[in-house]
This record gives sequence, C-alpha cells and structure tokens, in this order.
Amino acid sequence: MPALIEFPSCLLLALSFFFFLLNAFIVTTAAEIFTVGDENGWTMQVNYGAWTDKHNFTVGDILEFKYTRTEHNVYEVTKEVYQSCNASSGGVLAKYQTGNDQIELKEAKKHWFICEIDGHCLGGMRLAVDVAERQPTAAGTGSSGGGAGEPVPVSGGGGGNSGDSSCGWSNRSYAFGRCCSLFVYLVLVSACIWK
Ligand SMILES: *[C@@H]1O[C@H](CO)[C@@H](O)[C@H](O)[C@H]1NC(C)=O
Ligand SMILES: *[C@@H]1O[C@H](CO)[C@@H](O)[C@H](O)[C@H]1NC(C)=O
Ligand SMILES: *[C@@H]1O[C@H](CO)[C@@H](O)[C@H](O)[C@H]1NC(C)=O
Ligand SMILES: [Cu+2]
Repeated sequence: MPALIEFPSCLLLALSFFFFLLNAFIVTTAAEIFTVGDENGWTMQVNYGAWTDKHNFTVGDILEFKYTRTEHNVYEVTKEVYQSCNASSGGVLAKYQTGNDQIELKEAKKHWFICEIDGHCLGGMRLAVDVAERQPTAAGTGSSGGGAGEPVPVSGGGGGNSGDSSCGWSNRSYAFGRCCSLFVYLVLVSACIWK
C-alpha cells in the first residue's frame, strides 16, 4: 500500500509548510533598509527631522547613508553631541566614512547621527532616530502585544539571506526572498493532497 508509506512524509511536509507560513509572517515585519534622506541622500539642505517623521524604526532595520565620501561623514554620537554639534571632546560612539554606510540599528533606544565636517551638523546634517523593540505580530506567536517586549529572532537563520536574490526580487524585504521556497512547499503539499 503506497498510501501508507506516503502519509507520514506528507504530514511532515504539511508541518514544515506551516512553519514556513509562520516564518513568512514574522519576516514580513522584519528588517527594512532605509536610505537616509531618500533620493537626496546624506547632504546639506535636507530636513532630516521631516524624513525621520515619515518612518518607524525597529531593531534590525538598517540606515543607509549615501553621500560623497570626500564631502561628508557619519558619526554616531551621544545626545549631547547631537545637540551641541561639537564632537571635539568625546561623545563619538562610531565613525563611518565610506560614502555608502549601512548601519544596523541593533538596540531599542534613541540613536543620534551627525556629519562631523565643520558646520554641517549645525547646517542640518543631524539625525535622531527612535528605535523600537521588534514586536511579534500577525503570526499569532504571543500575540495581543501586552506591555512586554520580548525580542523575536529576526530571521530563521543564515539561510534567509542567501535566498534573497534567488527569486529575482530586489532586497526590499526578506519576505519576498522567501517566495521561492514558499511556492515550492505549496506545490509539494498540494501534490500530496491531490494524490
Ligand atoms: C508608525 O507607527 C504609528 C503608530 O504605531 C502609526 O500610526 C504610523 O502609521 C506608522 N507609520 C509608518 C510610516 O509606518
Ligand atoms: C567644542 O568643545 C570644545 C571642548 O569642550 C571647546 O574647546 C570648543 O570651543 C567647542 N567648539 C565650539 C565650536 O563650540
Ligand atoms: C540589493 O542588493 C544589491 C547587491 O547586494 C545592491 O547592489 C542593490 O543596490 C540592492 N538594492 C536595493 C534596492 O537595496
Ligand atoms: Cu557633511
């Protein structure tokens, strides 16, 4: 009886499918890449306060600073330095100067960034982002979102990243990257059901 032999593997398949669904839901709310200043990039004459107000930042998101390497830089600083625009007596937490810096927001707290070139910070090149804890959402894991704030693993492991480009989708969101495997599972499961 082939059906008896096939049944457990079908069950296994269905189970892993559900795992993938769950995974996809969590991943939908996972890491986003924000290009600071959008098409303007990191430069003078941009209102970064207005830019920040348009977005919500959560742990795991990435800030991408794009600028001319010889003209600007990015320092992560303390609140004091952000306010004074004077980094000469400390308060610098990290320095970036590649012209295309991708900075992961790793902690749920306020982060402050300035351009440290003379006059640029006072001229508007400063950014304050309030980073929120990542909350479980639609997946139903924990749900109800009480007061707690347990961090949720952002991705199901290293495998997620390599899968990103396999679908030909841009790297906007990990969720799209998973579409291939999800699709394969769907096909396999329906094949099992229709047998
Ligand atoms: C940011 O979060 C607030 C409150 O949760 C929500 O009302 C708003 O629509 C969100 N904005 C974006 C751009 O997601
Ligand atoms: C920056 O701070 C240093 C040390 O506190 C001080 O000597 C310097 O005058 C300040 N620079 C400006 C432009 O205020
Ligand atoms: C996607 O990733 C590639 C290489 O990793 C990069 O060149 C490209 O700019 C990224 N696209 C977006 C929309 O971030
Ligand atoms: Cu600058």
